[in-house]
Amino acid sequence: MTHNPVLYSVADGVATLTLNRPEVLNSFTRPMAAAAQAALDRAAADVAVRAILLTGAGRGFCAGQDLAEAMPTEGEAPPIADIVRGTYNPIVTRLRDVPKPVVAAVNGVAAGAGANIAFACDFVLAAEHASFVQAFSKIGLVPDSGGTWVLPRLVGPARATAMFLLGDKVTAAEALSLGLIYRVVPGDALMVEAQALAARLALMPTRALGLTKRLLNASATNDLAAQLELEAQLQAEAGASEDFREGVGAFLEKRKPAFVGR
Ligand code: T3D
Repeated sequence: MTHNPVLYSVADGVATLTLNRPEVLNSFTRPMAAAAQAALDRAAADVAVRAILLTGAGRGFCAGQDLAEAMPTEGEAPPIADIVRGTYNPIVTRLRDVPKPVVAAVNGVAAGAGANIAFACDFVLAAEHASFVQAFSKIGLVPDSGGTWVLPRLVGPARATAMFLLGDKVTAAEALSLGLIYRVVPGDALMVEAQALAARLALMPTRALGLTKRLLNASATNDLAAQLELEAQLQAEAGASEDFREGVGAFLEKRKPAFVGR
């Protein structure tokens, strides 16, 4: 039987991607990265998928790079830039660019690139026992996977600097209080809560949610004038959608809307 490093299933409009190398806390090898990228492409292309749920098998969410794969060999530096460009950058770009909401269900430790992949998702739900570690400095690397872009924006430069330079473990409760994540739930409720959130999002006007992601992505670098103009443009796109007609119609007819995602 071939071991599948990323499990993929669809139910209720939600594609669930499960990182599946539990014996090494779902750390990334290149085959696993390729499988994750392919799974994200599949979810993006499937019109029946209107939300994505990312989680890990076993007791960890993801421990970042598989360090056995990245180990320097005698006299030869590992192709680290290629790994970062080929593994993590395409995953983070896909998570931010997919015009569908992405929920991370962080079921245990998220370390290195594993933490920053979680932070690239639209919602992070963490189990009470989960933790986040910017493990890079512990092994002589710099943060990657967009961590240096997203963390200062989420928690401010002082806390981001401490997390990166010290590499201390941040508990789920601390991450919540810092504004790094959306919610903390008891471990045994994590998947039920995460699936419920993803299923709820999958019934919403997908087109508008995707356009909202685009606005949020752009807001990090746009000035106010540019952002106001982009809002006008994307509002025109949302206003031309089937779901806008349905939303307004349902409101006026005092009934629940039935959005189709177009
Ligand atoms: O190519 C490049 O390097 C550039 C790309 C960089 C991106 C990155 O993500 S760099 C950061 C890489 N990740 C780390 O440095 C984290 C390493 N892991 C840990 O520090 C700890 O495992 C954790 C804090 C995440 C969890 O600790 P704990 O005590 O809960 O678990 P453990 O016992 O350390 O790990 C369980 C097993 O998973 C263990 O194997 P064993 O002893 O049972 O056979 C451990 O070796 C393995 N494991 C954990 N993380 C990795 C790993 N194996 C390979 N690579 C890992 N990253």
